[in-house]
Amino acid sequence: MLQTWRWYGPSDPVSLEQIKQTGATGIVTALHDTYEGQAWSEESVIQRREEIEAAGLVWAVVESIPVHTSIKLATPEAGKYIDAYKETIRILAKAGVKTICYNFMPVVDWTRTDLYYPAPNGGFALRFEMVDFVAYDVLVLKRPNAADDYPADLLTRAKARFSELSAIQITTLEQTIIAGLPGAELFHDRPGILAKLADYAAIDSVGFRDNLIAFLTEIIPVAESVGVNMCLHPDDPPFSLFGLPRVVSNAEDYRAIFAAVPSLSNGITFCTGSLGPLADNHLVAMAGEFADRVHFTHLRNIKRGENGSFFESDHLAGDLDLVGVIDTLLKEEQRRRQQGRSDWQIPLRPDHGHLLLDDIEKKTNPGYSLIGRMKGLAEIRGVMAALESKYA
Ligand code: DNO
Repeated sequence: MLQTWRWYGPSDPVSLEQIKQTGATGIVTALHDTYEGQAWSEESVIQRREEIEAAGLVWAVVESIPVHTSIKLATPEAGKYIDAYKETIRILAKAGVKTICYNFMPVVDWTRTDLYYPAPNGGFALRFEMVDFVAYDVLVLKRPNAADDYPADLLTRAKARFSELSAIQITTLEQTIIAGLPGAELFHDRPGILAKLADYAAIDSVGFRDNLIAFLTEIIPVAESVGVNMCLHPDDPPFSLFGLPRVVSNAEDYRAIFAAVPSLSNGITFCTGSLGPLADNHLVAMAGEFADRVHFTHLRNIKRGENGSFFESDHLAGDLDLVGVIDTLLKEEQRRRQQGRSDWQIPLRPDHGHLLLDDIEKKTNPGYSLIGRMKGLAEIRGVMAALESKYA
């Protein structure tokens, strides 16, 4: 598998030169300033690619091209933004960047409640604690009818938790949940998120999936025609937040999406940590079932708690069978090689890492510190080295 590394562009505290030292050879990045649904300019794409190549690396994957809200809601202006999306796909293909990750999460992207959870070995991990999330949703944000979405015992615990929180802790919790983690495409304040949630009031999972499929029906033929693989990132975490529909959370969701738009360009970002909080997501089986559509993988582990809670554990120490997933993907690569494909490699990136050692005092993007990710990559590399001879 191609070892890649997420880089947020020139403002990332981790430089391309440092990434080179981790042993990763591919870069995963986007034009992170272009959020509003406009097409990316060819000039900026080429400039970014050249910057990466000058450091002796390749731009292997785009993560992500944001999907404009009008597309998610299928409003009358969606067509304009779908055209811009298609244009970006063509521009990237022309520049030789042919693997594109994106997601279809409404209002909030990846979501955590704690960015400094003390990890078992020292250092800090990212965490999602459902009790804290419910406390925020019901008692801080006061989303209309939010309490109806949760069982009584969870509400009781959330109330108890809320009564313990200081004003500063509430502000931190709010910023952690709604202000946008790195790579997330939408940033909110309290009135802003309430307004956005209201925009989705009339749409349920069926309607939301229809909008995703309508989008794919438009863009996948374009991607296929220029040799691009689109990789749909799962919901993180893989269940509804704020009462919103989420439709990319489990094997059944992906089956429906692939049945509607069967082209193999309609692929997956196989993100173990995002799918992992649902114990029913059997990752090795899913990697096997969708192997020919896995065009990109995010490898990380989690330790599950109650009610969907989890924290991000060491890469090889959580509830997820990462060795089994890697084994399955190496087998898929062998199958692609046997077909004589030159594009047989699946790019992987160590997805998040603990905040460790010298990084604790440095400015880092949550989850995207240098040392923790390098540790994760090194562990993954060890697993690959141990398994590769099976598929030589
Ligand atoms: C979190 C990431 C997400 C992901 C996007 C994909 O670390 O996996 O931000 O990049 O949701 O579109």
